[in-house]
Amino acid sequence: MDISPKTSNDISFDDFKTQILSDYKIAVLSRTCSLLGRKEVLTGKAKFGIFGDGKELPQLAMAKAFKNGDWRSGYYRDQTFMMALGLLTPKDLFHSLYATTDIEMEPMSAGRQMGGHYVTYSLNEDGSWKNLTQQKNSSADISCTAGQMPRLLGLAQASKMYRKLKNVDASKFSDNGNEVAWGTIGNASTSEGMFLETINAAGVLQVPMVISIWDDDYGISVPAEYHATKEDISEMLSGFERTSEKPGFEMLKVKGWDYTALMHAYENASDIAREEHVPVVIHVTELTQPQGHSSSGSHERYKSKERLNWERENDCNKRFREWILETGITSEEELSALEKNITKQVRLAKKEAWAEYLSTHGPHRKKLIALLEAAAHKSPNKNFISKIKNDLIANEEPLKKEMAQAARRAIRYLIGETHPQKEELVNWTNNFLQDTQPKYSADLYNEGPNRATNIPEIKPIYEDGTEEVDGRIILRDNFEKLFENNPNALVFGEDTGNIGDVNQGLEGLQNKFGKDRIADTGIRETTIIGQGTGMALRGLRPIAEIQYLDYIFYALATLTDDVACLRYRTFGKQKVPLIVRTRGHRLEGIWHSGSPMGALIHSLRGMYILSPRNMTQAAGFYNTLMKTDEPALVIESLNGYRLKEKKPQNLGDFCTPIGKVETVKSGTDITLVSYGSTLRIVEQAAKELLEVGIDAEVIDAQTLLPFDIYHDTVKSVEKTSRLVVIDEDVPGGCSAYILTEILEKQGAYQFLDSAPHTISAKAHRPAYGSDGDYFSKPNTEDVFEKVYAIMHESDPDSFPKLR
Ligand SMILES: Cc1ncc(C[n+]2csc(CCOP(=O)(O)OP(=O)(O)O)c2C)c(N)n1
Ligand SMILES: [Mg+2]
Repeated sequence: MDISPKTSNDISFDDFKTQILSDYKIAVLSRTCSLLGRKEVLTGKAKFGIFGDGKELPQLAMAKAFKNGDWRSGYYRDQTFMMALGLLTPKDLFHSLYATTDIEMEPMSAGRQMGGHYVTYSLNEDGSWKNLTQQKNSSADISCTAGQMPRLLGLAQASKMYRKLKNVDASKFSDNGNEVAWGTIGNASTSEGMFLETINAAGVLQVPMVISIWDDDYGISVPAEYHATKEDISEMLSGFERTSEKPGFEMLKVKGWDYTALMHAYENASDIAREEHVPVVIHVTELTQPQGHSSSGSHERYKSKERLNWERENDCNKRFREWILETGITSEEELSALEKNITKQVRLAKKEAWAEYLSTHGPHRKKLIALLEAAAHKSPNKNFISKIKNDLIANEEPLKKEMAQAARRAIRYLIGETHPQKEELVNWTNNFLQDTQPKYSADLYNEGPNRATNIPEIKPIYEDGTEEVDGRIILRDNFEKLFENNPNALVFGEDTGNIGDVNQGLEGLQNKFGKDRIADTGIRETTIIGQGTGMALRGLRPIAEIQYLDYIFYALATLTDDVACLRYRTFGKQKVPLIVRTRGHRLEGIWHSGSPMGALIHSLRGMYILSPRNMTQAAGFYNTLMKTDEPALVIESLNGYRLKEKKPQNLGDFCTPIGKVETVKSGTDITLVSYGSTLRIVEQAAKELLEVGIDAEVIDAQTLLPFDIYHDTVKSVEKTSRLVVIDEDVPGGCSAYILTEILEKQGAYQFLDSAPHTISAKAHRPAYGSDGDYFSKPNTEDVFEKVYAIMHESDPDSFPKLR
């Protein structure tokens, strides 16, 4: 057997031995954590466990090739890799199992993510970027199989961009594009479209990406024959392999228990990707799952005896151990001693982690018991409260939930009583809830000064006699300024580059800024968003274009699972300043007229969703977003590109405020709230209503997430006492959301003299043609008649029945 891999060249046998033993230690440490971790689930201390057992060896090789500035985009099996880089300790692992909410103790997500999801910190305490070239980076994992792939593409593409783009300050992000993005994925997950789409895009883009496929022949209970054509992923992907004539992938295949072969493969892959910017697939075969897939089932149910035996024999740690002994690197005694020590070390880490976990709320328990006792003593309901107290005494390790329940239920028995003991219990409860809730809810959005809603408005400036131009000209000329002012900004999408997008909002800009910054892509919405996600994580300012709003559903999984929750799931330790640009609302036919705003606002909390009524507002939103570091979706009005607008003088500077509504017509009789293309219908209806003596106030919501943070709408309703929300989403969609915001959050119900209403599109998809539009979407007559009917109901003498 070859024991002189490249890794052992130029080093003494002692150094070589030290390296091997240090790797073996990590393999055993990681395995021991997996074994003891699973027990914590079985005894009920943890709710669920998924571990890296059976995949240790290749991860050691990957860790060796991984350099400062590199990025990982992987999945839940990578604990050994994280440990090898010193980014995960056994104690961290146990804290993540217990869901400790203190970020100092559970550094991966402060208890928000289940174990097996890994992250490194990209941000300083003040939210600014750290120097990412001086650390090893892991983008925050998600549980969705293959969901890590689109992001991986962007992480790799960032290196390419940093190597190519001029005038970009890369100091914190890249050393001339020498960073590799390392992906990991399970064999079964390579069946996902996201994997295949990413592979193709990476082959086209030729980016420094190394994808490791951990192949253990199974995806939970389902064996290889169901996953891959020809039952072999390498064979399935062989058409992607590069040739001497055509660029493609470097494909490597290596057995997961073969230490030296793995070391060679990873060093090789790293060099190819790093130097040549060629993507590499490493198909790591013959891996195993010693404990089965996760804590939620045992693999004895679905694997044959032969397979289980084979897995025992070929367990990568076992074979690594055998190899160490065979080659005489060390003795059985030394290995046994090392293993024993590690078991001790992990047991201790587990014990300490549990004690620390308890310490986060233990003192609260003691205090609460004292308060319950004092309150019981004073209350005629003493027995009931004492029961709650005694239950809490019997529960030595209560969850926070159980303490909150005890306190809140005890307070019910004190209704009508007034004494300091009750007051103290109430105060404790209020404080406890107030302190605890943010542990679960903070950091959905940036909570620092750079939050998008804090960027001040700068109004467009117009010269006297300003010419009116097509809306798309304003957008185009504003983008020109935006790309001049922000050398790290780039835009890409289908038909975005050469022709400057399908509505020519980027016309001519590729000539000026080059093919890298104003770029065409293949037709592949998911990885367009992935490109944006990965590049945003590495300090660029990508604008990812989805050609039509209706096609955003292809990318919705990546937006909701990855982009929208990134800040939340990392407890604010990473950020993804991605702008998604698209165009939508009414045009023609089912797939160019959709306005599924309810579906989007409900699945993309964590992003800003902006629906400007014209191109000036849209351009202003892009300018605002470049000043913040939060992800947003901007939906331009498809039918607005050729409408005339006055061209502002301060292109590139004016900023449309986020979270602020605009009153576009004041009135006294009824408040009409709308947004986007529908707003023009509402404005027309308001003009016609004036002719019959109804003076409507028209408000443009503009930003749907968040809606009206200044509560200006309720001020209007206070004046008019009537409210209708109009949009072209399905019934009960975004209009219902806006209505809830106004009635519930802003308290407008108290000022209403008439029932509030929504006007929406029909429940079906919009039919084709002008008549299809008229009978599918709300029209001026619909708005006129609904408003008239409300006025008729309240004052039939002035407004007799219409029809
Ligand atoms: C999109 C999605 N579908 C289904 C699941 C449930 N699930 C979790 S792991 C898994 C099997 C993955 O197998 P493989 O990719 O081979 O990885 P392994 O666990 O074997 O390492 C499945 C189906 C999921 N997490 N995400
Ligand atoms: Mg598998």
